[in-house]
Amino acid sequence: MRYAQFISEVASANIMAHVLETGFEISERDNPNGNPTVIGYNIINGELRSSSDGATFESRNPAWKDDCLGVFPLSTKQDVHDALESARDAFSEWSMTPAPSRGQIIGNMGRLLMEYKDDIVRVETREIGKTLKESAGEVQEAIDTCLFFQSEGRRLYGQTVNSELPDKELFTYRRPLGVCGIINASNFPAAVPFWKMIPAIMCGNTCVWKSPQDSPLLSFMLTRIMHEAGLPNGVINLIHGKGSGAGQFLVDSAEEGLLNKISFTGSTPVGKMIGEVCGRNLVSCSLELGGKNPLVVMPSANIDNAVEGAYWAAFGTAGQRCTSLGNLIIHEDVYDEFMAKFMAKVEETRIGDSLRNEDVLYGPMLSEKYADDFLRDLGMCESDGATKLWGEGLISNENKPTNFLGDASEGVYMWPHVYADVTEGMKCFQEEIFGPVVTVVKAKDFENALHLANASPYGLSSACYTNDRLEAYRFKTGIKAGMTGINNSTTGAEAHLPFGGVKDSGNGTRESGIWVLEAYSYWHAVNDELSGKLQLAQMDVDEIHIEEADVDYSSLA
Ligand code: UN1
Repeated sequence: MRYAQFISEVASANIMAHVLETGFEISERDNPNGNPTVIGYNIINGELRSSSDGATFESRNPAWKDDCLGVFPLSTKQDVHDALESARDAFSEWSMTPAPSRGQIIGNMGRLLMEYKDDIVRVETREIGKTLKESAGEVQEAIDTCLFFQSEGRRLYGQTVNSELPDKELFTYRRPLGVCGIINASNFPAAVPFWKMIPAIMCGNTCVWKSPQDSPLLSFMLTRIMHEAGLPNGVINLIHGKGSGAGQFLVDSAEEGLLNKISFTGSTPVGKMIGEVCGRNLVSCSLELGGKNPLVVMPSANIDNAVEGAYWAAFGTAGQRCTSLGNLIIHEDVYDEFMAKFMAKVEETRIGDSLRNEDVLYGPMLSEKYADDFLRDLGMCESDGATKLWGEGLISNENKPTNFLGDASEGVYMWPHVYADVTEGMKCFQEEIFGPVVTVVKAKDFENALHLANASPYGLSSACYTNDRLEAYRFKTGIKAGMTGINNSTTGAEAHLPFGGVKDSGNGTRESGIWVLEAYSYWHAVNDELSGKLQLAQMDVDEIHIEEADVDYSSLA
């Protein structure tokens, strides 16, 4: 069976249990919607492997909890070590493969993703509940990353540098770091691991990818596609499991000298822990962490446009982006007008399973765990005494907004939430709440708005709606954030722009575009002495003297 046909069946069809030549197995289990359940594996050195102790976990559709997408290995420390060994073994050949050939394989990955896009998109929506439109945007981001880095294989430039000594040449080369541990969250389960692994392998590194616990089927499919594209065995090794299990074992291996890099996207507390482990072992690490992204609305803004941007940034993806809107900061002169229009949209929000309903803004939470954490963190808004304008927690059939579509008991859906009268001192102003909620703050003037935009510990994304050019300039120069939208929402990174944050949002590393290359390579400086003798830099350099000239410059003044 062709791989494309397999993916298509996983995405939609009702198929019998059988082992496919691609290595996928479908279990006998009956799902309520007739979708198949895959028996999934780790992929180590190109081989499909169960966990060493046989333990498994399930991936369930958060829009339809009875729909089980697959059963996957709960990886042990031994499995993680096997994957690291495979990556270590593959390193020397892969790093010696000419960069344009590595780029060619990466280009093939992009082309295969294009070919299978519709089916991958449906699996992503089935596995984490994103709308089809958003899943398609995300898979496109992974494709864009492949196409960008295909051609980087024909650059990956170093420099020629002039020497201060004659008959001597200086050069710089990008060298790979070695084995990279990749850990990402399930909210961007295709784009974010590709942001990491594609530049990593472009630079000649090999990877162990700890797949997110809530999107193992998608990770399994993507890894198979990478191999189908011509990736040699062992260059990318996939291990499934929990953050506290396989993820922690991968981090621990930095203590044991088994890896050379960790790239992590996730929460700030976990990022700080990883940064500590890497720091004390001098292991390179990239950290893309939380955000409490501010969006400022000034009186000169096009208010309708600002409402659209804020509404999307707050509730698109059910607020589960690290770039989602956190603090909505509105100038007092337009507060009432803005809020009236904003709340009208919030109250009309269409929510439901995108596989079964058209035009929903958002679907379920990524999983039950994300739902539980969201409800716990919403408690901050209540205990801070913020004024609740909208939102009733978990959607049920007895407690649902007007435009909720479907049977609420099937999945884990949340109301959109709006809390007003939020002030800088409140915990709900300071801390990220991952889900559909926005905290609204009133600003007296531009200086106050900019101050508030900078007042949380985070600095990932930010936005300002204004038609005053000086204000836009002051926002750009005064905000402390890795990314800023002017008259745009807080989301919307593109595959060739640097992505990342400052303050508690990361350690300053960047993903995407040419900038990410710094995170997966080190600079190697080489000097080539052609003179046949020892010439000492600084010491054997000819002295050049200033000639005394008998000119009276003052006579020209
Ligand atoms: C994330 O939430 O970790 O700009 C990534 C955006 C997306 C990427 C988000 N392109 O919102």
